[in-house]
Amino acid sequence: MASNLADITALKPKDYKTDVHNDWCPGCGDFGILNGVHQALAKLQLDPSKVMMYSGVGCSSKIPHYVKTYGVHTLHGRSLPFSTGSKLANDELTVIVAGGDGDGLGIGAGHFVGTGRRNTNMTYLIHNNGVYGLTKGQASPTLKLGMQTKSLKLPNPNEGLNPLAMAICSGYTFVARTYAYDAKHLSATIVAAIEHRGTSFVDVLQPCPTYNNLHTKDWYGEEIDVEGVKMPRTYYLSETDYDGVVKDSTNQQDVERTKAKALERVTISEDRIPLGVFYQVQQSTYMDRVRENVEPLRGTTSAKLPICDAQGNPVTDLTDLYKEFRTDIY
Ligand SMILES: Cc1ncc(C[n+]2csc(CCOP(=O)(O)OP(=O)(O)O)c2C)c(N)n1
Ligand code: SF4
Ligand SMILES: [Mg+2]
Repeated sequence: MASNLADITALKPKDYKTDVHNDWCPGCGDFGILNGVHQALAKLQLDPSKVMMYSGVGCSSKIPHYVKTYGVHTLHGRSLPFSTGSKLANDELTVIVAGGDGDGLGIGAGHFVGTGRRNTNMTYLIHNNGVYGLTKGQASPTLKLGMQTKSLKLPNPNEGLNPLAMAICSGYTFVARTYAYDAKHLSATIVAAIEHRGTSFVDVLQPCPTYNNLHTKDWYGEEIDVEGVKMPRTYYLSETDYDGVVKDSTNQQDVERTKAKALERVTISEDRIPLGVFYQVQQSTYMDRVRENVEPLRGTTSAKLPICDAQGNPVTDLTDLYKEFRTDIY
């Protein structure tokens, strides 16, 4: 692993690949997403020793094993508190979180909302395949009402939730959708998400050929009839007149109007699927706010604070803490 970017002439996508055996099913959309991550890291020439990847549990959550950066395969639904903690400890890291729709929007839904409120500077990719792939294809929270994928005995009795609407309402400051097999759009979206200063959420539509026989690669790729005209199922927001980027984030009216417009845009029901950035705003991050209130962290990051003197004695002054807990009762 490279330790210093100065030693590197130019990193290629293959330099971010590992030799770890990959056991995803042939044709799984996770391969496309993995490729998008490799491409994005190379495009940004990120030093692998300064990148952390986190995941929860699921097929998709195996991704940190296949990316040559630091990585932690955490617990089901718990990748976001881990990644937030690492930014708190060392804000200089580039942090990318990836995992399934079940992981992030089922068991991890509380953390999904809490993460939006903080606006920590990191990127969260959800592999959205409509199923719990690893546990044999149960309906995930994004599978729509009445859909019956091949492992389900009956049609889904629950309404599917909308990850983009959830992200906008929770406070994510970059909200986008892309598709696992649209290599160019996918890697460009991941690059934009990493470059955004704040929490970026990317909903990545991902075919699971083993358990989701409805939303297949062919289904995403086919042309559909729109008022008598054949049109590709997916299309780009950038080719429409929609613009969800807040121009002046100090103007509260601009922020509120753009957010309301974005929420309307992601909830409009249409047969075609728009890809692109639905909402983006520049706002203070969690670490900006922590630094404002925690004096020793101004201008630095916790990982750089000395913890002991030359003799190995701790240097943390606990006097104020002892005073706070001292009682004169006895
Ligand atoms: C606490 C806990 N509950 C349940 C499980 C079982 N489990 C493992 S992965 C998973 C869901 C995976 O689905 P998703 O997050 O959509 O990932 P995919 O496999 O589809 O990529 C579940 C329920 C677990 N590992 N831990
Ligand atoms: S079960 Fe589905 S999501 Fe999991 S590896 Fe196979 S194709 Fe991919
Ligand atoms: Mg899933």
